[in-house]
Amino acid sequence: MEINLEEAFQKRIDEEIKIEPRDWMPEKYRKTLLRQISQHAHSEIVGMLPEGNWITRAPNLRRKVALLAKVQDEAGHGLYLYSAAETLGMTRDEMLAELHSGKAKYSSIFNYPTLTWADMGAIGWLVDGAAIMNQVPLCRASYGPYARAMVRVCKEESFHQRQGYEIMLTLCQGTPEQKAMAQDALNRWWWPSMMMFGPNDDNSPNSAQSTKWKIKRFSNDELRQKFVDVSVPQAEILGITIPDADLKWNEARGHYDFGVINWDEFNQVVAGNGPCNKQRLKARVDAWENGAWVREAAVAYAEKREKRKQNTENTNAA
Ligand code: FAQ
Repeated sequence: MEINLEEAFQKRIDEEIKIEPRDWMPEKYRKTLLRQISQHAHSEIVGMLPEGNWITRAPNLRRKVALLAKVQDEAGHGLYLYSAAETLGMTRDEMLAELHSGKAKYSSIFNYPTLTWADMGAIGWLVDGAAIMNQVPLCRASYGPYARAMVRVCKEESFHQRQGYEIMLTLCQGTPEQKAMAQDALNRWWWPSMMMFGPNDDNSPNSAQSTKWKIKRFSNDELRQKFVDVSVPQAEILGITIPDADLKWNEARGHYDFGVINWDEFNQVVAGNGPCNKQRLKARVDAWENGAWVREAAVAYAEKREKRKQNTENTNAA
């Protein structure tokens, strides 16, 4: 019986029919999605922190408004994604408890510091650029609620990417000091952005199954290569240099070759030992604890309304 259900499930996926929350699904499919979507949601809300740091220091009103809108969008992405994950049977409080205890992962990229205003440019250009590369295929993920959430997320990410690239362009057309700031930000954000796509394909334990289930449409290495291929001409327009001595066009492959990623650094950051892991987690835990009164007040208000509604119903019935 179980085998038939699994076969029918795989057939639906092969026919590109979306899986919806009430449909039968293998337990491992549910767990894989819950893992990926909740990690993605956590990445969005932790990802607000490095940029939130610069809202009060944006160089002018237009930049401030755009950055504020971007950071608010990230909160919204977290909400869509937590909602999609909740359809798989875990509450938002449970997911957040896993984040706060350090049990749940979130993207390695958000454990690096934002040292100058140029970092807002580099994050928009590279981090959102990498995020789009990875997330556009997720709009076709086999699980309906995830795929639908990703459509809106991707639209907003493309505004984020342009917001960042425009900051880089302005800096690169400015004074030598401003251009040097842009180069310094590229130097610090390039390799962490390359790591966002995850381990190489031969070291990616979840890829085979996620590809079969059409959660993943491209491999980690395929997406990383696409990211390099689009970023190189963008850096050329800016007139700054990607910090990779091995980066060069390979005519035969029709792609850029690039250097080896420092996987020790990646593993350290994922294990909680990156430059800002502790600071990021503390900020999230503090926000949760300081917001306790809001949650309590909302519950008390809902209870009061419910009681009033019941009293009115009782009076009307009498
Ligand atoms: N950081 O077998 P795979 C954003 C883990 S959103 C930390 O290849 P999978 C928007 C992975 O979880 C950025 N951990 O895994 C924004 C797994 O561990 P597990 C987030 C990582 O799932 C912009 C293990 O390594 N995006 O940026 C990372 O098939 C600006 C083995 O890896 C998403 O979450 C990493 N970089 O492929 C916000 C997109 N990479 O769970 C604010 C959705 C891998 O078994 C500002 N997620 N690991 O213990 C995905 O597409 C996939 O989960 C991958 C990893 C591609 C990230």
